[in-house]
Amino acid sequence: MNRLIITLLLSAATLIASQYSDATEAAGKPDVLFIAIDDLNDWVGAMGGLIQAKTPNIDALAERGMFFTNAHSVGTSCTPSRTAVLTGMSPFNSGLYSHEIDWRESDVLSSAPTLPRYFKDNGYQTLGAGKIFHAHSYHLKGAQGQQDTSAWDAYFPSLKRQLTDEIYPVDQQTENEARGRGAATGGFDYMPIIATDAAMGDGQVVSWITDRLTESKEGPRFIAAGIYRPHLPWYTPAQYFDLYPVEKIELPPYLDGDRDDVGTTRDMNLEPDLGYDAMPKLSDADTTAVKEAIQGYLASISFADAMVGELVNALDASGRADRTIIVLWSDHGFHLGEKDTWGKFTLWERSSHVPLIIVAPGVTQTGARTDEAVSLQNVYATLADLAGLGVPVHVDGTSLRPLLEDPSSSWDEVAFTTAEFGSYAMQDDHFRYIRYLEGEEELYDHRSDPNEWKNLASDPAFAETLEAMRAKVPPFGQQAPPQVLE
Ligand SMILES: [Ca+2]
Ligand SMILES: [Ca+2]
Repeated sequence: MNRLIITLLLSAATLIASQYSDATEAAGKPDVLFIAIDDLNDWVGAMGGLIQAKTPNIDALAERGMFFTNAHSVGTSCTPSRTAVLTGMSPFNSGLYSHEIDWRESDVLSSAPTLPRYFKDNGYQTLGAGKIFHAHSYHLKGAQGQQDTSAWDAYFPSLKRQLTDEIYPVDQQTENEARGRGAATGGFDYMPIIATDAAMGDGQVVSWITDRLTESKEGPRFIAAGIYRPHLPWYTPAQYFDLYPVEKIELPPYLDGDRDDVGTTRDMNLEPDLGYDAMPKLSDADTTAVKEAIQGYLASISFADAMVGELVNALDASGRADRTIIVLWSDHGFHLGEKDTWGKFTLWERSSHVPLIIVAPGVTQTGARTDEAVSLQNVYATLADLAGLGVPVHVDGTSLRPLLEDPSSSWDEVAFTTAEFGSYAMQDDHFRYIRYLEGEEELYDHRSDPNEWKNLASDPAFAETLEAMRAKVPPFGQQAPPQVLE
């Protein structure tokens, strides 16, 4: 065999080996199933919220891996929360604090790869459905929302439309208008509707994702399912309302005069026109209207839980569960009358405390729990790390891997939640500190006061704690100025 032929053979062998090595490396990467839920607060199984909430599927998923019982969203509404998770950048560095800003118009935010784009750039097939990025763009007023169109190989229903709408029979719409209740546009309304799970917007999203999950495609795959309930309006098939008879609804903890010890200059509730104002206080003699609303929220939670169950069942049927990282999170919480507040946007725990579950084969252990305070800011870094891709330099937040590997280890970072420039909350495993732009402060001891009823900010006994919490905030001059609508 002459030298030329040997050289050619060696070159071919090297080329084949190289291609084989790339394929092996890609094939060795874990899949990711990324489940985002909208407006789900801590009324989930073991999180200690309203204990009557029925979430068997989320509870079962939590049992498979790590359940973070003290996780917090980065923002208290869709845009800042989702933007922080999906771009990996903290509002303190990006300046995106507000619900109205579109991250794609920010030079800082749009210059770095989003989470799905990063996986796509690393050889993943990326598939998404439903609401992942925020579904509206206030500025551009486009139906596509704040989608990263460069990030996906396929999206349902399309890159131009993120499905958040629902079956909404005309006769029920008419009935609603007759009752003076919200229209089908996300207004404050709730009722059982005659529809199958599969006909609901979320049902269509889940159905598309389950088809993708059970396809025998070579990996690795990044699959994202955005579940819209329990976002308003709280319409679900009747079976979910039947789980919660109104007469058996428990009210959340409530203290008359709770807001007497907090500042009055800042009411963070930005949605007074939705119809919340007409709701009775939780201490009123007749709270039937409150219980009916809570029934709607609980029904929507259980519906979302059923959607999660379908996703996990499909993953199990795919035979790829043992090589799939699962992360489930909600973009922020929701008040249902606590502190005389309905909705999101506040800096109290009810607005930021969210479920976070991570199942990582070979890393997490069955039934793992941690009460350490963690932030959804950590999700990007954690997924990049667990997939072995390396954490991009633009990403804020560190990988949660040490906690995933050893649930008993401690976590020294605090979890920040911002509501706007200069107004933020900070949670550790003991206290919650809140500061508003005007300088008003609140401090709560979560071990003795889980409902945040007693503001300790002016209590001399907690002066040192207050000072220690203040010291953890990025100096005012180092907080990025807010992005503004142009
Ligand atoms: Ca939301
Ligand atoms: Ca109080």
